[in-house]
Amino acid sequence: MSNSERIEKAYEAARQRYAELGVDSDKAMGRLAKIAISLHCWQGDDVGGFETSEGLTGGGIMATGAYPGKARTADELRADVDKVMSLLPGRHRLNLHASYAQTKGKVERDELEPEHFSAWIDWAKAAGIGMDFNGTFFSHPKAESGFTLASANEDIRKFWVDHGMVCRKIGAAMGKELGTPCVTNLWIADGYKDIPADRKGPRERLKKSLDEIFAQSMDRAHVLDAVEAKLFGIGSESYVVGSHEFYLGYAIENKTLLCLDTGHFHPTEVVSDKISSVLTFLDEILLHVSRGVRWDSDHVVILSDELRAIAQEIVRGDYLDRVRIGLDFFDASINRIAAWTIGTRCMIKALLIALLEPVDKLQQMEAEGDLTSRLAMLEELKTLPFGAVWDYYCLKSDVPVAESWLDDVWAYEKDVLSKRR
Ligand code: RNT
Ligand code: ZN
Repeated sequence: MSNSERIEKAYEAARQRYAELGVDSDKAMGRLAKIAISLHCWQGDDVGGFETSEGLTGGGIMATGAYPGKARTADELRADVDKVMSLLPGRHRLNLHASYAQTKGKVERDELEPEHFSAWIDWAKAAGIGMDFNGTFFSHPKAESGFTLASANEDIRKFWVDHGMVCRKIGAAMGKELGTPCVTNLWIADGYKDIPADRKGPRERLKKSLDEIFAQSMDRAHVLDAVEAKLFGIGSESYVVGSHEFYLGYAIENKTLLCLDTGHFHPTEVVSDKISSVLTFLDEILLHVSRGVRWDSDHVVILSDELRAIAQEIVRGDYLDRVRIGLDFFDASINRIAAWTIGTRCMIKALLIALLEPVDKLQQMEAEGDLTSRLAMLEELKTLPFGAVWDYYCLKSDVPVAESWLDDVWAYEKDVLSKRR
C-alpha cells in the first residue's frame, strides 16, 4: 500500500468514527482551511529587525540561544517565511514589526512610511497573503530609560506617539493594498524593576499618548488597532504600566482590539478562560499564542492542554470571526524554521481537534444537567483519531505529512541556512 493510500484508508475509518458522533470531518477540514494564522516575522531573526546590527535590546523580552543560520536581511527572512509556509496546510498571514522596515539609509521610527515596507507588501501580494503590523517601541536609544509612551519626558513621549501614528498609517496602507484589514498591534515595555512610588502618573500619560495615537479615525476595512497588555517583563518585574486591567478598560472604551498574549499573565492563569469574558464586551480580540515556561519565556508553542483549550473556546463560542490568531514565540536554540513550523502546525492541529468536537452534544448534556456524561465524553474525545484527519488534511493540502516536513527543513539548512556566516 502506498503512503497516500494508507493515509486515505485511515481517514475513511476516522471519518466514520466521527460521523457516529454526529461530526462531519470533511466539513471540519473545510472550516479549518478558512482560518489564517498570523505568523510572527520575529521567530526568524530573534526579534532583531534590520535597523542596526545590535538586534534586540531592552524592552523586557529576551531571545536566548545561538543556533546558526538566522536571517540577516529582509530577503533572507522572506525566503525563510516562504519555506515555513510551504510546510503548513492552509493560507496564512505574516505579522511584521516596524523594525523590519527596508530603508535606504537611516529613517527614524517616527518618520517611517508605507513605502519602507513596499517590498514586504509586494511579496505578500504575490503570495496572496494578508499582513499584520506592530509598532516597535523597544531596541532603540529613546527606549533606554525604560519608558516610551508613558515617559514623563515630553520629547521622548512625543517621539513614540509619532511612531504609533505612523504605524497605523503603514498598517492602513498594508490593509488597503492587500485587501484584508491589517491588525496593527501596540505593545510597550514601560515599567519599573522595583516598587514604584507613583503607579498613577505613568498610566495617565499612557492613556494620553494612546488617545493621541488613536485620535485620527481610520477605515476598519484597512486597519484594526490592537493593544497588548502584560503582567511583568525582565526589568519591569514590579510594575508594568500597560497592565491587563489598563488595556481592557482602554479597549472597551475606545473600541480597539485587545491583544491577549498567553505568556503575559500569572503562570496559573489561563487565556482560554478569558476569551468568552472579554468577548462579552469587545467585538474582536487578537491572540498572541506563546508558551511561557515559568515566566514569559516565549517557548515554541506545543500541543498542550491549554492550546487545545484555547482552540476549543474559539470554536465552542463560535468566535472564529472575532478572534485573530497570531503567534508570538522566538527560540534561538533550535533551527528557527523548525521552531516556526512546529508552533504553527500545533496551532492548526489544535483548531482541527476543536472543530472535530461534537459541541452540540456536549452542550446538550450540560444543559440537561448530565454532568457525568459530559465528563465521560470529554475524556473519550481525547483518544479519537484526529491524527488520521490531520494527516489527510496535510496530504490534500499538498504539504508534508507527519514528521516528513523535517526532511525539508534539514535540506534547507544544508542548502541555505548553513551558508549564512
Ligand atoms: C512582549 C510582547 C510582544 C513581543 C513582540 C515582539 O512581551 O509579547 O508582543 O513579543 O512584539
Ligand atoms: Zn506578544
